[in-house]
Amino acid sequence: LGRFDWSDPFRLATQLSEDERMLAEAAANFAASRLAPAVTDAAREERVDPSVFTAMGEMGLLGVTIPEDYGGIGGSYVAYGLVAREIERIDSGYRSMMSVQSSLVMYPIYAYGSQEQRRRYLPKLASGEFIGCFGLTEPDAGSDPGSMKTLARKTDGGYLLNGSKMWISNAPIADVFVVWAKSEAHGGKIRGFVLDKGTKGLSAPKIGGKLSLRASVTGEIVLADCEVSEDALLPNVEGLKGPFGCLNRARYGISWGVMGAAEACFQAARQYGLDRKQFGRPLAQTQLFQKKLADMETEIALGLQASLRVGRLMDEANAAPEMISLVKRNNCGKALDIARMARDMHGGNGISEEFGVMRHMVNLETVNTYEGTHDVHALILGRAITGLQAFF
Ligand code: TGC
Ligand code: FAD
Repeated sequence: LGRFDWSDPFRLATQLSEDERMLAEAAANFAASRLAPAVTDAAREERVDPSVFTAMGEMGLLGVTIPEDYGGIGGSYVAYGLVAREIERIDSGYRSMMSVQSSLVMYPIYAYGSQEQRRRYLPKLASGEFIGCFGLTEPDAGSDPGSMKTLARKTDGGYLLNGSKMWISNAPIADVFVVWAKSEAHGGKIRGFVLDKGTKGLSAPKIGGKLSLRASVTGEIVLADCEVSEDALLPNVEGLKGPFGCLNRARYGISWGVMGAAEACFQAARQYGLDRKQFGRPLAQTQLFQKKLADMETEIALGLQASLRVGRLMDEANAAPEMISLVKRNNCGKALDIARMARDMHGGNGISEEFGVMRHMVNLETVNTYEGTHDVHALILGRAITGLQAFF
């Protein structure tokens, strides 16, 4: 019988290729040396540092799955997930910055864009010189993006865009905006457009007062008679499957990322329990404390294995969207439970910024909500299980 390692119960590391292991290690070193020292101040002061993008770009962490010809590293989906896990171990906001850039901006330009759009945007997005954002959600269309009101009207040389997007990660600092709108010229079907910062009629005010994901900036996108030329249209996709194709990848990455945040909380709670004595012995020597640690470890180990399985299927181009809903929903919900538990296990110190667990906890409230809420993913699975759709 083998030896048990509490920090890697199912020996995930041995299930990875050499390239995947090396990238994960590089991402972990980067996260610990570049992101961790800044995160407490960044979250407290709601300060977003755009140089995080160029630093990630230098490390090859943006657009991991995009081919080298376009600035990516042509890595596997498992490699992308491992990067998300290491970055979110520090903060969900930093992982958000990375996954929006990679899955929601670089992916659609690569998968649905023209050769000219790929050449123009992808290398600079990969290096972090350009920052991207993805506008799907609207003030009155969140879980139901099919009801969006943003409209593209055909003009002589292009399109006139009108509408507004809400809760858009990176928008206030973005150079490149991937925006989804209903296009009159395409029978009202949803189409994607790539807009540049500075285009007349395009603005992206910051949303203030966020109590979660404070190290990542969120904004609106306002399109007021925003005129773009024909070459702004993403030519190769039509309908909701365009944005959903991107969301499949981002949701999958989130399923790994949140396990990183959960591991950070679990490991902090374990250490706290070993260091802190009450009633003459370490808290970690009490049955209740150990049960909580065992529950946390179990959910993390299972969650990581599930994400690895879905990642391998994605690398074989054989993953179904429902599999992604399953791991996104499960891992977000479990990570949130683990962070809440870790907060409790730290006692009063658990509410202090110094220990980081409450920051993870409030971040995970957002992650459980965005990219399809916990309940919306239950409905996606419910539809697959019963054949009956219960959205409306
Ligand atoms: P429905 O009838 O189910 O589908 C409409 C069309 O879309 C296709 N489709 C998919 N294609 C690929 N992958 C998927 N996962 C797909 N899901 C659906 C479907 O085949 C169909 O195609 P066609 O050709 O037949 O027309 O659509 P519905 O309107 O009934 O949708 C219901 C529901 C709930 C499943 C869906 O709207 C949903 O998932 N809602 C959640 C919305 C969401 O996730 N928004 C995310 C916004 S972006 C974001 O949060 C970024 S945060 C990032 C960060 O900071 O890290
Ligand atoms: P609603 O859809 O109004 O849902 C409210 C509640 O109702 C939820 O509990 C939900 O589960 C429930 N509900 C909804 N429909 C049903 C139903 N049929 N049956 C039962 N219950 C239901 N969007 C982007 O496009 N790009 C981004 O970059 C982006 N970044 C984000 C960053 C942050 C910090 C946040 C908070 C959000 C971000 N979003 C982004 C938006 C996010 O995807 C939406 O908030 C999410 O999809 C939920 O939509 P909503 O907020 O409108 O909630």
